[in-house]
Amino acid sequence: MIHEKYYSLLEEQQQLINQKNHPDSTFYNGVYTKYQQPVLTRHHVPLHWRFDLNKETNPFFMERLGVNATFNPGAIYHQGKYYMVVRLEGVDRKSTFALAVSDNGIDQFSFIDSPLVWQDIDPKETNVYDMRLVKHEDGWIYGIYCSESKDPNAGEFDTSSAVAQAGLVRTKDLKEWERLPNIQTPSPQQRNVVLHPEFVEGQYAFYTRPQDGFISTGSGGGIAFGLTQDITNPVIKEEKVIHGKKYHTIYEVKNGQGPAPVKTEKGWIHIAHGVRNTAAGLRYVLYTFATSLEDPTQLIALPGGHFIAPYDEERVGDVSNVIFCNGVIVDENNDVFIYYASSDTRVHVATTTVEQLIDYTFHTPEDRYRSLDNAQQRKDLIVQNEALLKG
Ligand code: M1P
Repeated sequence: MIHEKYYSLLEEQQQLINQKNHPDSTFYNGVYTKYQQPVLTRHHVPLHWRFDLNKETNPFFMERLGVNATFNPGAIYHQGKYYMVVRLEGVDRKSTFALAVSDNGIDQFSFIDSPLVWQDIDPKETNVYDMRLVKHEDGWIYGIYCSESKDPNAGEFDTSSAVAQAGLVRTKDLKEWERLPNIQTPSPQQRNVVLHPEFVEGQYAFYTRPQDGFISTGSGGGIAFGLTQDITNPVIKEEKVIHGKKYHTIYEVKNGQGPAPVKTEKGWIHIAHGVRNTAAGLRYVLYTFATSLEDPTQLIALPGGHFIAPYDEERVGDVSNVIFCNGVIVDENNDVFIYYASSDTRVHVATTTVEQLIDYTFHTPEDRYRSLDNAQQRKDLIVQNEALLKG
């Protein structure tokens, strides 16, 4: 017999899921539109994924498998619908992947089926997260994610030392997933590995993020590029850094590729995250850059400063002051849906167009890297505008 509490909670949840999401009129920058509501929170997770509905075995209707957070989704436009593979973190701290879908990309996302599982080829793998979904020109949809294990070289009592590697799966229908071997690179640790959607020099191309440690990137910490011939045995022999960390910028400590880059007539536009340190801990923001269509290792535009940063309530969560993005969709109208998570807790959307993304990336002035030079840059803008205002 189903517990009666289920029905009242279900009604509340349906109201939440059916809510329309409206643009946030308090925010304007001409670059993208923010929305009033997050598109996914832990309250969107189906009740039957969390509760035992049976009144006999669960008389108090307790949450048996609680969910702590829903964040860092990969995203894909598939058969006219907007899909996300969401990082669903249980109260046990394990992240799993869960599929959510919406008809319009800005509201009424609901979780479907059940959390994704595939062949377990790596018994050491303890945690999985941050999938990038990429429709490759070879016809497969690939998912590249962080596969985390306990450091095999750590002593018995060192329980916090971990190794991050890039896990790889593929699918044709977002239902059946084939697990491929982890991607091997020269770097001891890897996170934020992303597949480029097209072949480069006839090979599969990846963005990587070499790092020496699990959190600290050490001598690594830039967005790199590497090639592999065989996707079923993915070995990248060489990683070339295409955009590195830099002193006194928003990517001073480390950076990482977000979703796969968006192809435009002007170049590949990348959404990436940059990290700097503060007295309150690490601050994660998004930025964009462009690479050449002829040679995707060549950086051709780099706007100064952040593209999206924690704003109002987005600042607070499990890991506060973090904006992270590993999912973007461009639909047939060239509308762009940027799915970003705030503070490792919930998912939001920001919308723009390819035209705006190009204008922002190619016409936002670059950081001149020194305060006096940046003051001059602003002064030039003011002088130019004052002349215009005087007529
Ligand atoms: O907590 C912030 C982010 O930290 C990591 O990102 P990076 O590898 O760039 O440091 C990831 O664990 C990411 O999931 C998380 O959002």
